[in-house]
Amino acid sequence: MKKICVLGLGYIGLPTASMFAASNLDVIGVDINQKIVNTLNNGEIHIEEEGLKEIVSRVISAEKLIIKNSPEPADVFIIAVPTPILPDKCADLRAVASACESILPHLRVGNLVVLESTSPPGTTINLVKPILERSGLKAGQDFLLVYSPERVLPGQIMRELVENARVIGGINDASAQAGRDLYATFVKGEILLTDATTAEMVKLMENTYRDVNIALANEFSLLAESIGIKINIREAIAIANYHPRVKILQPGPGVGGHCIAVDPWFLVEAAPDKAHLIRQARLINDNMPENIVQIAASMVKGILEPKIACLGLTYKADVDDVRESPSIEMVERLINVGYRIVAYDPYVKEMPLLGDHLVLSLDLALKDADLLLILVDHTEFKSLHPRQATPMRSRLVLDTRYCINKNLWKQEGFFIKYPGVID
Ligand code: SAJ
Repeated sequence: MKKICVLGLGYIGLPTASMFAASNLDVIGVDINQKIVNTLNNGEIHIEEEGLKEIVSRVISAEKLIIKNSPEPADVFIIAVPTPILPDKCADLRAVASACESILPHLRVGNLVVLESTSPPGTTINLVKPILERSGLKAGQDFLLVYSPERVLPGQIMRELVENARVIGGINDASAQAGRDLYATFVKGEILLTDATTAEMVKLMENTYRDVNIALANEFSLLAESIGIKINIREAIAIANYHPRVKILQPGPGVGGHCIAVDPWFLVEAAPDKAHLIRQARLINDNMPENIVQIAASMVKGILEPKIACLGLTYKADVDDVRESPSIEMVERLINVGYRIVAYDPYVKEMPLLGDHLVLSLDLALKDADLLLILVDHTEFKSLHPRQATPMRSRLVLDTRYCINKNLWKQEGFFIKYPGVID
């Protein structure tokens, strides 16, 4: 029976480790953050993800998953550490390099090493392989090496880990085949074999495709605002999508999360002189918070010391993840303009950055507010009834996610603005 050591117990490493453990393999889950190790060993979990807590507590109590702060000898090492971007928009691969170094003393003939972290093209063969070969073992012969990106959607990780097609990029055929055998343990989707750099490219292209598509939708929305005559960009997109070969995504207040807002930069970094469209899409999406702030400002113009209630801080609906969240950027920008700002999110209980601006109940947020600014379409906000908003001082709503029922709110005397929709 195989023993697997998973390095990095974040949004991907922990679900992956627990999937292997639930498939009856012996798994060592490693994280250098002692707080995470302690939390998991105390039967708690540091990530909100549907279905994850149950499986983690089951495999930990069955001792199929053992949590530690450093690796130990195993048959398979899976690296699932973060690869953020630096302020200059280049990939920060220090966590990948140090995870590889921590494996070095334990690497044995016959081992399989898998890199799962999203990485710039060439990382597996140019960074991971040379570090691991410092062991004196040869990649592809003495040990096998693959790149296999996770492609799961936060909020649906446990289902998508099993059902999605899985890409396995080997540095040679033997590596790819070993990778396939490993993931076949729990993956029910198709397993696609390729080389390591192609697999790195696949992952980056998927998220870049989505970023560019969202940028196009956002640009359509900005065009509609600028045209300024009766037009409904949401409806236009919905109707255009009836065309059998058109699938435009939705405009919104910007793109957040640690994937789509980050990964396209890895392609820009790889070929700055060629990646014009990709860079431009990033800039368009990054500028959306400022566009929303301007619409909000125009709505509260003329109101004395306006109070704006911002609903939602996470990067998307029904998750607790605030990484790269455009909502936080909007709240900060509005605070800097000098408005009275309160922010509420059912998934965010503390955020020192926002100080007293963060409130812990919807009622507190709504009290005396002049503008209700919906930044995230959490289920709690979608089902909000206008009568709950009667403690507001002025009846203005800017819904950046098109998630509340306009007619219902209008009946209660509210003015509703959706970006890109001109009545
Ligand atoms: N967004 C829009 N308009 C849309 C769709 C999304 O503005 O029509 C915004 C969201 O509000 C959010 C951001 O984009 O701020 C990203 O959300 P998302 O749900 O599109 O994607 P992520 O970042 O949660 O997960 C993506 C997924 N990639 C693709 O769908 C191609 C997921 O499959 C990847 O595994 C994940 O990135 C990752 O880890 O790379």
